[in-house]
Amino acid sequence: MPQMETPAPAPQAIAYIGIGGNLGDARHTVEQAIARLAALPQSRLLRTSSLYRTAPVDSSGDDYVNAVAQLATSLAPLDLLRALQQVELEHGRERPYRNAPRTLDLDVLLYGDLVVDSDALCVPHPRMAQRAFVLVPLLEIEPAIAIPGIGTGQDCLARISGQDITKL
Ligand code: A4P
Ligand code: MG
Repeated sequence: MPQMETPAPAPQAIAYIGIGGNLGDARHTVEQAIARLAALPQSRLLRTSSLYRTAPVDSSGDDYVNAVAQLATSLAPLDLLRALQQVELEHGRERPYRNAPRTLDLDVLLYGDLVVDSDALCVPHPRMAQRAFVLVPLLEIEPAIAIPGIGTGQDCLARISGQDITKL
């Protein structure tokens, strides 16, 4: 009898995805985006934060709705980013200028303990440690989170002031 080799399972990483939008029905869009994250290939949605209403930071327009999702994924980091960009496009994301109001923004905040800095992908997300709209939902689902190369999420949040954020 020929021996059948069982393929080795693809390595899994825990990734955290930042979700935000401030154009159109942002609350509905964020809820739909969470449903799409649950259906990503080679991935399992583990936890999602509450939704938060947040004042724009370095941006304009209406208040944002933000949330963070925790995924177990065997998608490689760039494949995960491409999958997220596809979901953004499905929600009519346009990029007229930097930090423009947007229907949906999906950012790779963390991917395991990976630290990478390339044009296509920077992880940890370079501005996450300065943003309450990222840290508050992230700490809600993982209070002990550490940001590789930076420090604990709790310490980062303690250094931020004056960013309005309200749980919906
Ligand atoms: N890119 C590199 N690293 C990453 C990563 N870790 N995740 C590249 C996602 N993309 C990454 O992104 C521009 C390029 O960054 C992409 O081509 C990708 O290859 P983008 O989504 O087209 O542009 P963006 O959204 O303007 O950039 P980014 O970095 O997502 O913007 P920020 O700095 O996150 O700011 N205020 C509130 N209250 N809530 C918000 O959600 N969001 C922003 C966006 C500003 N102010 C906000 C909010
Ligand atoms: Mg983005």
